[in-house]
Amino acid sequence: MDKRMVSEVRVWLEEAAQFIRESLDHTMTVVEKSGRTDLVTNIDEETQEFLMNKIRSHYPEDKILGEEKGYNTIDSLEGRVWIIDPIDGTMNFVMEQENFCIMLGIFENGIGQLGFIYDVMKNELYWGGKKLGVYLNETRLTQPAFGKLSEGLLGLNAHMYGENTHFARVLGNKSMGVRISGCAGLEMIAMLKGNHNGYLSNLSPWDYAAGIVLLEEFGFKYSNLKGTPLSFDGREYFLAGSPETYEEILHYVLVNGA
Ligand code: 2AM
Ligand code: CA
Ligand code: CA
Ligand code: CA
Repeated sequence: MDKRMVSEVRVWLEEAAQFIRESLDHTMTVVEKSGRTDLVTNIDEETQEFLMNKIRSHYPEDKILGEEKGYNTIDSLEGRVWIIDPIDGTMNFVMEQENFCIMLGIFENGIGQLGFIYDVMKNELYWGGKKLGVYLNETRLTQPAFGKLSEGLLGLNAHMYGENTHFARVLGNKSMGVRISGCAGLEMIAMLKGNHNGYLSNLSPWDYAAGIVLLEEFGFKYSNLKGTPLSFDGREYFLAGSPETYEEILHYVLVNGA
């Protein structure tokens, strides 16, 4: 994969992150999408617009899938597709002014090439891709030691934990402890660092695109909760983890039913 593309994207992300940080000093517009707990701000939309304009001017042939403003569906994954989550963890952005990420995944004919997860308030960019390795800013990361479900922390979706959807609470209790960050990107980062063994949630393509490119590079396993490949088409249950943790959770869910 193109080193020049990595450098370009890193510059765009720096600029986008700077814009988001500066926006915290001003009033923002917050609107409910599907309900009270599903928010979007003008900063989500403007950040996506900024990144889309960069992609369009540098790579006019490419396709773009993004969470906001009617860019949230795509005909097919043929060709090169950029998948954008301009602010992952919008609730944290609004309520905490931290613990949110910019995420960008680049796929070619459905195969992940590059992934970028930018923890904006920490100035930490996790990036990497196929045969490139995984980096935190300039530093190459080493693959974490893998453990079983019972040996580490499990990242969960709050609603799934509360409702015990797909045995999320039972599975959480088998782990060393449950963590709920409200930000899919931070959950991906926690696995890449070796802090968490797995993550179980309900996600859309822009929530997992960047993360799975990086997880794949380190040998983590991921799929939907049927154990089949992610669709990149709408929201679905998402499971990722160290090979042992992934297999244990998937087996438990498949054997015990929904
Ligand atoms: P978002 O902030 O980009 O919407 C926490 O619930 C995680 O799930 C976040 O990464 C959030 O991403 C994602 N998520 C996806 N769909 C959501 C929804 N309808 N409501 C809340 N969070 C959602
Ligand atoms: Ca959202
Ligand atoms: Ca998201
Ligand atoms: Ca988002």
